[in-house]
Amino acid sequence: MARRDRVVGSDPVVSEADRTVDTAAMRLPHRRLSAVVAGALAASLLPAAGVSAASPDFPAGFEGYHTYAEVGAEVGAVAAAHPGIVRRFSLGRSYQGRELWAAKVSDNVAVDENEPEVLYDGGHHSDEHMGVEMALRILGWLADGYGADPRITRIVNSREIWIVFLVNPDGAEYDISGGSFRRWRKNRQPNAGSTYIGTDLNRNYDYRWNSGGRTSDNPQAITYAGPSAFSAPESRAFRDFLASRVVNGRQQIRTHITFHELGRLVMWPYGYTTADLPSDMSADDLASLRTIGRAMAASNGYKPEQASDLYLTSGTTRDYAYGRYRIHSYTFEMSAVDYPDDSLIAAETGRNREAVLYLAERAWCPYSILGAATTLARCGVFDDDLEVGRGWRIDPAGTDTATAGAWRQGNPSPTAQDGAKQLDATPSGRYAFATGLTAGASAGAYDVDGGTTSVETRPMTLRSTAGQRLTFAWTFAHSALSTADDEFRGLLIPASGSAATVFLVRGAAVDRDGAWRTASVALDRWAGQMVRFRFIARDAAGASLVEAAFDDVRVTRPS
Ligand code: 0X9
Ligand code: CA
Ligand code: CA
Ligand code: ZN
Ligand code: CA
Repeated sequence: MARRDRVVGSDPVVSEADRTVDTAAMRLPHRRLSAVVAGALAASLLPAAGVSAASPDFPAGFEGYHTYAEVGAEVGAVAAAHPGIVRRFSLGRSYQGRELWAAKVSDNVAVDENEPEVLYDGGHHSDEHMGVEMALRILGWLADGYGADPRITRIVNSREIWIVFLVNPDGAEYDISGGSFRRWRKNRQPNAGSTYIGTDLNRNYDYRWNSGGRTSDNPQAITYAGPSAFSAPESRAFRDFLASRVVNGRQQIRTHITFHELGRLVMWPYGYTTADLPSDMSADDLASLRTIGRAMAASNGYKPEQASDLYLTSGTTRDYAYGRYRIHSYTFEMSAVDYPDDSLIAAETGRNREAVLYLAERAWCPYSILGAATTLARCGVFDDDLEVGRGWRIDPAGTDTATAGAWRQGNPSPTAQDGAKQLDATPSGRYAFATGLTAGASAGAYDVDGGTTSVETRPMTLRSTAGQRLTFAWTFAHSALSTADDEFRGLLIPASGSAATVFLVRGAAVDRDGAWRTASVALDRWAGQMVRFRFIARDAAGASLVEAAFDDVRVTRPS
């Protein structure tokens, strides 16, 4: 097969003479892509005109694949046959107005139950039809297996499973509309000031959008990132769906696979950097992403690797799902051959059955793969490494009086005055809550001044069993001008009953440098209750240098 496409960074080389569209090159593992002959084209030079009104079918030998119409009909039929556990819905509409069909699968499917959630999607790239078949096959396994297969029954009863079948329906219809494949990858959205159509939906998410790698800012390129992040209605709809799964400040979806072709790979984040553990990833996340990814690869025979091991990209679905929400998100590149005919669908989807079910099971707490101690620490009713927003409220009661140094979540800058006061490093990742993140001209510029600053979790319901503890990392620093009126306090506020101080460090007339320590508070007294935690820092009774910070707030599992 001719491989005449080539995308080099953001500078695609386009031969005006060569009108052949060969997006397949972008779907090849790095080694084959590098072997592609230079000087060829990058983009699709197909005319903007004409989506045919008639619904096209797949070319001969591929009729076993589902067209857009067949996807909608199939999902609708499964939902109608299994109304108690399958609900069909749409994420919204594509650029050309097609429904972005999705399904929720769970017991009591009409109710948003408090169950771990898992997401699978296919069809971001419209020339990769196997991913759509994969999504449909997952729906079939769950619907048919419910009540018959104990493992499936358990998963459907204890999880909420979301499946998005065809993220790019306009491209998929276009791909098959010519009687043979057009090799169309992008969506079908026109680009202002250009005759070239389409945005690569797997470059259009806003995490490190358009920041290099095999990502282009040229509308001609098959990897065109779009004029701005989320310029495509399809990626916007996917983003809005993810946002809709934030309940009580917490993303409910814990694990995710986005199905692509080609090359039989299981890939974890990130794609935007070759660093294994960049600052926007925590060590526990890397360890669990890798372990789970390798376990899935052991079951399907794919090759496990970090996404950037294939090549660098930016603005991908997977990087967004992890970077924005800390979802354990994977890209699967299916198939060993380009444009696999329909005789290969059953085996290629079937080999992912174990990985798909396994990832649904792991959704209860992906960190549990790291062993008993991590499970105890990180799989309780609350676990926040403060690396992303999870619904904390600053000054929740409107009672704060501090004139400077209010709590902020982010990357604290180091300050020093007679030793370290605000610490640069945080116990996990790069973010924490600190009293003023910036350093300023002097150590006293952004410390707490003039009163209190407070920040609070969303309410959570503690388990009714004994042995849960509130744990968190903390630091409290002050100058020798401090007094016992300065303090760092932790409050437990039950939904009913009075608040209790569960943590307290007071100032004193000595210089105290910052240092991370761990607090551990028994919660048995409040077992089974709904509670919130509030952290209060105070500079009172005369100005002194006061800095506080905390990180890794958790309620451990009952021991
Ligand atoms: O380039 C892509 O979007 C994905 N490959 S495909 O052939 N299906 O187009 C790869 C995404 C994985 N991420 C990175 N390699 N960084
Ligand atoms: Ca349910
Ligand atoms: Ca739910
Ligand atoms: Zn793809
Ligand atoms: Ca942190």
